[in-house]
Amino acid sequence: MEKAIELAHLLLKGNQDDAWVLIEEELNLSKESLYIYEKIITPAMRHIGYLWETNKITVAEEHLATATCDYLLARYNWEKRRKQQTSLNGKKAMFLCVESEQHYLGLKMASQLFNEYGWETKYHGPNLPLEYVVKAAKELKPDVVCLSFSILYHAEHLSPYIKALEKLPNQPIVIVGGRLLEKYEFHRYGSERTVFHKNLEDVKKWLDRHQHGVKFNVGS
Ligand code: B12
Repeated sequence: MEKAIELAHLLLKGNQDDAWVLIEEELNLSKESLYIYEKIITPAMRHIGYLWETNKITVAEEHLATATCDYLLARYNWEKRRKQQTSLNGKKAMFLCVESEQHYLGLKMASQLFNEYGWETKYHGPNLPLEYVVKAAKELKPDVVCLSFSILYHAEHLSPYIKALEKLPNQPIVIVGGRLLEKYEFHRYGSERTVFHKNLEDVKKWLDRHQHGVKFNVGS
């Protein structure tokens, strides 16, 4: 947690270079992405949430921290791909936040993990209305579509998104993630094919199991 707090303060100052040095030090210690995302960057952002909630920082500082974190994630992915040179596995995945949802950093981490496993990823970021999702999915024909939401009342979008996506001709697997999945049960919004992940550890386990394709057994 110490590193996460240290990172939170660098993010709040918008200090891209020192924030990167902190992450690079972890990389040089051979820490894997799951550790860097789950144990350093995510708790840093959650600490910023706590500081915001308790009026210890301004909205401007929170936004600066978010923008700096976004930079850090992009740089981390670039660095990782440069070092690893993973070959593509022929699988495709789309990543998007449901309509009105602005919290996208966790989704971005998930997309980067897929990337490390050799998936071709299309990362659409926040707030993508269903009609555009369907259009893009019809064109791309992804094996997987990942949805993210963080605000409880955005859960109402899950059912229509999942239904529309699962009935597309190529029948993609829908994976749902976001901070509320650790606290609540959302299975009722999906079908028996829908996958709900509480965190990136779940994602990594799923990716390990589906290295060689996404032929699916119900409940897997
Ligand atoms: C940064 C931030 C913002 C930024 C978001 C910018 C961005 N680009 O993401 C901005 C300023 C836009 C924002 C806005 C708002 N926010 Co805000 N925000 C946060 C903050 C501080 C950090 C979010 C974050 O990045 N966390 C780190 C990421 C990595 O964690 P994560 O999203 O949980 O992701 C993890 C997992 O869930 C998983 N995951 C996530 N998505 C996916 C997807 C898939 C497919 C998979 C497999 C996994 C996965 O992977 C990650 C690692 O495990 C949180 C505090 C917190 N506790 O999270 C509040 C927080 C989420 N926000 C909150 C609120 C209230 C709001 C606003 C309503 C404020 C307002 N009045 O305007 C708006 C709503 C905007 C909207 N319509 O969505 C509240 C929500 C409380 C509640 N009861 O619902 C929080 C908890 C702050 C608080 N403590 O009160 N926010």
